[in-house]
Amino acid sequence: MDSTTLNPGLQFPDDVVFRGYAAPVRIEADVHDLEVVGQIPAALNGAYFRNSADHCYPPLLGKDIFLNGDGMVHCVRFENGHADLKTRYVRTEKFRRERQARRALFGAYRNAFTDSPEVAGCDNNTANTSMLWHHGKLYALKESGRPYELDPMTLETLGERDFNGALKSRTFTAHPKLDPETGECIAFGYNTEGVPDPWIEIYTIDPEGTLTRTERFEAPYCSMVHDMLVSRHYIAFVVCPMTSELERIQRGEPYWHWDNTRTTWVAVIPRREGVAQMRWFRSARPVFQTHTFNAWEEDGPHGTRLHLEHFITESGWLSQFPDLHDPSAEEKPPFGERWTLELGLPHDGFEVRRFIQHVGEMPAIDPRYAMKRTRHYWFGTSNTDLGPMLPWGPKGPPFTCLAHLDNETGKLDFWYAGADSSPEEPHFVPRSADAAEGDGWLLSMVGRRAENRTDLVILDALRLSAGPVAVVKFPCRVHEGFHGQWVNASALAR
Ligand code: V55
Ligand code: FE
Repeated sequence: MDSTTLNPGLQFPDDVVFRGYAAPVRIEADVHDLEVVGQIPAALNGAYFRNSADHCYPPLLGKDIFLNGDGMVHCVRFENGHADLKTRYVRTEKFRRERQARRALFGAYRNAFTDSPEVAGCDNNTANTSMLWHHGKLYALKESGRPYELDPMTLETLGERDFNGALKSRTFTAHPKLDPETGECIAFGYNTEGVPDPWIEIYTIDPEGTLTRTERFEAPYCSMVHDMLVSRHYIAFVVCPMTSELERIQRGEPYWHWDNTRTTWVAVIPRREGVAQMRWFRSARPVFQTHTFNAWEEDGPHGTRLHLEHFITESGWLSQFPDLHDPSAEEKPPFGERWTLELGLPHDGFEVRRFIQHVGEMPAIDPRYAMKRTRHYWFGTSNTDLGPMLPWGPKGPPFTCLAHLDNETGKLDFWYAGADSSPEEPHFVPRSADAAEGDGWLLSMVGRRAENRTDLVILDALRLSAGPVAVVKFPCRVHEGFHGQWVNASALAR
């Protein structure tokens, strides 16, 4: 054996996914009693969990997209004004095999044809996108694999879950919806065999954690279905021309391509009757849904009106996945749109209104108001009136601001995080169980890029421009992440 076989070295590539503030962190940390500037509200007792993609090893193929990093969960636990930080990798099958081999064995994002032969047939799920808390259990989710259950106190991985065999699919969305009235979790899976196909499965999980219902329907083509919309009586999916084909994957091409020659479709499914009563609506433009705020119904002159509220862009997510036809196409920013579907009329068009006239992403609402009309909307954004844009990172331009839209007054309010600071997804926590809509706090991880550190910032959700109520300072950086979930101490204790 030569020395390179004995010690092949371990070095991350010098590119935007692995460099500087985006560099893998790889530290599993326990920090007790974080420094706090200001005062953590005494009523804020519980834990904020959020997921991130933090590559454990340099990529097998020499490069990678940041979406393919290993799931690393960050938890800030609040107790009587004190805060502790815990970070742990999810022990996925991928993580365990690579840790054992001391190197990457899996190749490109969702592409088994690029994996090392020794992991043939193994699951490539990174469990890196979001957190679900339901029926007293905590899960790390990624749309290309099944849920991984974690111990909410220790973040120890308890195992991959299939709801006692009821989940047949190999995949489960990272964006299930929780029904605040029924306590149900509505979820879905797509590409359920782990390869591209046009089928989508819808699941209902009851408040005790039993998967009680699975329904399947076929979409017009295979697309990335990252998020979903659920109102009191309807489920909707936006099928966007982010497409996949087995032949392209077999050739080693990216899993997704943006193909704007295809139509964007909306599937509307009544929750009670199911897919037997589903309808398709047709978008006038090929557009991409990034994430959803909410869906709600009202009575109109023609019967039920279904409103779908989400961030929409007119390009694909080109920083991650190429345009199928035009390699020089440029990524366009998402804006908040309300799509209004007249369910009482036979036509398949719908009305589009840009209700957020400001670039944004990572939408949040008060979760107690999910599935009905809401007044308050929060999202990540930039605002060059308040401070300059930050240089692009691996997922586009970092936010410099969080924004609040009061849709009753139409007023937009911003919190600018400061020079070289980048807030991430905002997450709303009500002040109390019966507080008015929007009365509570907005939590966000904030990158302090010059200091190579992270803070967790607590804002008054209806007074963002007043600045933080408290800044919980980490002595280190945690990797930039995706989606989080608050869990009250009373729920954690049960
Ligand atoms: C998204 C994120 C993903 C993914 C597919 O936000 C889509 C969109 C973090 O992983 O795999
Ligand atoms: Fe997402």
